[in-house]
Amino acid sequence: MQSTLTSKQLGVLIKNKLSRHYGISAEEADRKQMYKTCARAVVEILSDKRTRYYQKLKDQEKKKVYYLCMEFLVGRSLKNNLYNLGLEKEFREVLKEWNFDLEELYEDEPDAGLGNGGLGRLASCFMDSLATMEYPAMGYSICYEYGLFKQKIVDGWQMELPDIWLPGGDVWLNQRNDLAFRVKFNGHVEEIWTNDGLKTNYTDYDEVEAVPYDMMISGANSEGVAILRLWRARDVDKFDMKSFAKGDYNRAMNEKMNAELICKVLYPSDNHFEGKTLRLRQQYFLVSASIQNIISDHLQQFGTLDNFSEKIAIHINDTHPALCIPELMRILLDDYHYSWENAYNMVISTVSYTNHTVLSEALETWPEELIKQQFPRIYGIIQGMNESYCQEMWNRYPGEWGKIERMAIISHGQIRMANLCVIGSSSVNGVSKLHSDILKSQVFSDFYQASSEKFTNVTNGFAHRRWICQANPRLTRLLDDCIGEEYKKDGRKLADFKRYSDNRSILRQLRDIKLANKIDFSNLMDQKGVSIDPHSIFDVQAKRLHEYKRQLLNVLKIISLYLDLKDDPNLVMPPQTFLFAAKAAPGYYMAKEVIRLIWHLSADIEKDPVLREKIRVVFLENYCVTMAEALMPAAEISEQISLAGKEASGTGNMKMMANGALTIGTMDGANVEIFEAVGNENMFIFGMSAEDVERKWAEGYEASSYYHNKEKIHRVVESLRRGFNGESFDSIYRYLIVGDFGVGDPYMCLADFEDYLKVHQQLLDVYLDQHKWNQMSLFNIAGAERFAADRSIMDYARNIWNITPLH
Ligand code: TH1
Repeated sequence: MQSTLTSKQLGVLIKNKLSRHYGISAEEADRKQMYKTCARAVVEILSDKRTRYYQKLKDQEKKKVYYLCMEFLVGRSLKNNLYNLGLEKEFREVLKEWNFDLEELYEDEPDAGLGNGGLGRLASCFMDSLATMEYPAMGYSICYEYGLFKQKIVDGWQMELPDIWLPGGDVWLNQRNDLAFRVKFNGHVEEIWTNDGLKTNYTDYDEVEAVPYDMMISGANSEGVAILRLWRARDVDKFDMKSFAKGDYNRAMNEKMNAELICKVLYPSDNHFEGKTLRLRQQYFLVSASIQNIISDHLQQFGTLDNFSEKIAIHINDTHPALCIPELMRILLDDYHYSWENAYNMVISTVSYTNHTVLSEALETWPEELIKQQFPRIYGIIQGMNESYCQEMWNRYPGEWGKIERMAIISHGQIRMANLCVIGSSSVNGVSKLHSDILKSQVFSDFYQASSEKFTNVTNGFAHRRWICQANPRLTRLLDDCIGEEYKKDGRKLADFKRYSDNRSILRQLRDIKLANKIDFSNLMDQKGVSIDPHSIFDVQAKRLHEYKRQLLNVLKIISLYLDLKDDPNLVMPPQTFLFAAKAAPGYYMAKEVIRLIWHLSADIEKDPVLREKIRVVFLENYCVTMAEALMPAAEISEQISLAGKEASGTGNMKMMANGALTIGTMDGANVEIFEAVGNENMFIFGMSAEDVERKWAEGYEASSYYHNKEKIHRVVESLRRGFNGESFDSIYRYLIVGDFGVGDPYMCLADFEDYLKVHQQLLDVYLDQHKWNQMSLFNIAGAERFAADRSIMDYARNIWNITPLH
């Protein structure tokens, strides 16, 4: 790709930085110092590039998008930026002169794990596309001091350790004291009548300072640089000298600790609503600082807010930043004195919202009292929006109390954030076709009837340059040779790879690449003391641990194979390694039980020399972006087995197919579109559809009848009670059959079990036909064409944000 610096210039840049920061020469530097120095050099290159880019954007007065998200799962930055800047070769050369290996330096960078899973990783992939395609954009989030916890497994139990990423990660952050804003909490609001009408007076509030830390992300082979602005909370300077003088040091410091608590740690639950006050304060902190920043930038450029919605799009990623709707209202009303109606229209036409889940336990509802106490003025505005919307609906649907109650923002003392988002924005989208249809027909059906024009779909995508070109250089070289390099800029060109589906030499190369990647991965794991046979089939389920994702169904399948082999040790079966990678939310009991089951099943199998030749189970500790980058290229089977209707999209499914894995999965989320892309011949679909699931619940689902009537199921479930490696899993037996926590088997593992086993067997049969398997793999790589994040971003830009790129 492009490069603007020679190795020589680079050498000078690095030497200067070493001398400035450490007072040493290149020969004296150790690896950590060299990593940091290279990162600083890249930051300087990026800053220059950004300055040029932002000047052009400003000159053209282009409309910008601001992407608000509580999570960005960035991963490592050095490699990505060097690749995108086209400077990997130059860095490698310079470093070699001083006996440093660039690949080793990469390993010194901690992951920026400021997200839980798919939601945060999607946001990061989008930043890459926005920069590459030169869309005017900025991301906003929180600079958590601790990202997602580090996972350790001790005797099957998940332990959570703090993720200390800032030493090492902070070189990428540029602190901007000049752009700090104040965020107000608590206090009292009075309404007073003045000559100019009703005014609000806000007193007795607490203040926290929000300081931005900017992370720059280079576009690939383009002039673009995206900024991810991360807010940190800082105590406003009101040191309690009185208490200090009296010797009450604790009291004097208290204020500071409270302020800084806000950005201490990322809440570690994925797809689950955590109704904690601190989380709510984090949300408002993000939103208030960002909106103030957006407004002040806009005023600086245009001197008026009258053209605000023409020049600005604000996107809220799930409901977590929903308070930006009343916050923007507040500023327009109280600080700039727009009328309620004008402010309301400006807000709606600026804001758009993506829904990422239909799980009821993930839907955010905050107690009215809490919102009122934390942000009294925001509460008043939400009340006003609720009243005006309900009035409008009452005029439209007179007498339909039930409907209006369902659509209200406030009901039974709770504030429903999803309703606030739908009402306060001009666009609502789901993240796959199926999911967007479910939003229209179920979750938001009343809203869809009332304002169908708001609803649309944007299927998720992944940064294909990161997940193919950087993660899988062998496959990249093959693609470059076959179809040229255009696909790097235009993902749709991957489809050209289909032309090689009958080319035996290419198919053999595909197989060799997969084997080489598997060997790399098993060597990597070897360093961590985990042994994996690279000649076995790599069957991978890598995602957060959640009941609806059904890691348990996968385990039940493995147990079934295990029992078959115990019955007949001579059974012919290609050797398989079942790889699990998953973090469980710290308080999620059933998820942790499933990890424990995987761990003990694995230990049990390891003890049996006959079994272990054919099936092995490996739990990969501490799954993170960096591990995923090694795992995706090595995966052969991609397990995407959620209960249909529950996984909004999934994105690991796309990354694995793009690296040549074949999917075994249900018709859920984006699997449906993978199916459209590759056809039934190139995928292993099983189980109930989303409609079947609805029907089954309506008929009445009895997990115990499967247990009593189906032999194979009975056998597997019984083995849970007997246990593995000396540990009984009665808890899971009871979860499935007795239903201690409500209904038995709430995610219908048993209903899909037999079909899953059958299709898995078909898959093994196909695996024996190497030629056919490689061909299917090729069709999957080519079919990933439509899942480039660039395509998702173009959909958002055209259909939702109404923005155009610089060039
Ligand atoms: C995930 C969805 O579960 C997944 O299907 C989707 O591919 C991904 O978002 C990106 O669209 C979600 N993650 C979270 C995390 C939280 C709350 C809701 C969701 S939905 C904290």
